[in-house]
Amino acid sequence: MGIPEKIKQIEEEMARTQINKATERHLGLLRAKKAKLQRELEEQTLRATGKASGDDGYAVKKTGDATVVLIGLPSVGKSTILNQITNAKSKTGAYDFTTLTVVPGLMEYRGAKIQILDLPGIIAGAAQGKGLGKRVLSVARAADLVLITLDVFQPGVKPLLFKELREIGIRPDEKPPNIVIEKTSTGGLSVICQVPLTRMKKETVKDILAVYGIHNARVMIREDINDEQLLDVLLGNRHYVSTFAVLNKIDMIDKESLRKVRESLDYYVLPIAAESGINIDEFREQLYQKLQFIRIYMRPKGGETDYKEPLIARAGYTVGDVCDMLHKALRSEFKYAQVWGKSVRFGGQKVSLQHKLLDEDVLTFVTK
Ligand SMILES: Nc1nc2c(ncn2[C@@H]2O[C@H](COP(=O)(O)OP(=O)(O)OP(=O)(O)O)[C@@H](O)[C@H]2O)c(=O)[nH]1
Ligand SMILES: [Mg+2]
Repeated sequence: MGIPEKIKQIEEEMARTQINKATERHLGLLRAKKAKLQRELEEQTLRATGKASGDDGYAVKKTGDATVVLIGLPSVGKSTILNQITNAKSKTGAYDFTTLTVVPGLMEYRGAKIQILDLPGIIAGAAQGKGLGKRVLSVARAADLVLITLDVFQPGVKPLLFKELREIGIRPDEKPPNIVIEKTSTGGLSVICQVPLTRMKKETVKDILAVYGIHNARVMIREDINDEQLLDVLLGNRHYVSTFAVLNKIDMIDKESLRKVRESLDYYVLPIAAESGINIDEFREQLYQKLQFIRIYMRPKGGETDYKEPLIARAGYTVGDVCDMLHKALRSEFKYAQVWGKSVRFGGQKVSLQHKLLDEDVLTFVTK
């Protein structure tokens, strides 16, 4: 039996199984098996088609300080937005699928260079290959932020877009689950939960680990996870990314209708009209804020601080991350760093690679 048939068999069994307390454990196991098979299938297709090489017009080199990817239904105005906020000229048109490849643009704002990627529209079923499908969605893996682009006349499709993104392994607006799995050579499975698990059973954790061939390990669960989150950790290759939603073409409706549309949504949207430029300055500002840039001023050892051209990093970056941004070899030559600014108690404090930096810190590297 091939992998697709095996998946089908499991799906049929899942459909037959009633959901209740007694079958919970069995269903968890089935989901784990299905996820594992799906992963195998994906790897198989990648090998067969060579798509992993990505030389099909969908491979884009990341440049700048952050990458934003435009995701939305066809004709919502993605290309118009790109053209409005960057130097790019992406074709626009009053028909679906005007854009057929990835079109990059660069937005410079407050000293940060933000790469924006325009894409073909996504339709329901894209993750299964509908429309231009999977490869388009995959580009969002390169994103530091996904820009969910909505049309005033179809404002409620954010959940649909999220569903498509999730199906190809992207986890919009989620954090990596707080689970640590330390494999051991003997001793069986010990599962330690630091918080009570309300969404799955401890036994299911063990069942699922066994499906993945893990029989000896120490597992530390630090948050109330569900089985999907455990699978995410086991499967790896998940991309956790935050999103920002804009509601485009607000010039087409009056104020009162706009108010009603926004009220009907249970998520925040920034209203804009890309074509005529309504609210575009605010849009740039919010995009910049959402990317959580921090500015790091470099000071050579014994020299003057360069306040003119800060290094643009992101919130949560450590001294080690900044090493990687500057030079591949810097990490191995690193002795210690000195920091002046909000992240330290006193100016010139010695810090290690793990030290987290804050906006406007001054940083000096001392190498071996
Ligand atoms: N009224 C109005 N029309 C807009 C606005 N933004 C874009 N449009 C129009 O909407 C149509 C689609 O715009 P595009 O930018 O091509 O949309 P897209 O999302 O890139 O479409 P695909 O590439 O086909 O997925 C075009 O006719 C645009 O002129 C806007 O703010 N207001
Ligand atoms: Mg387009």
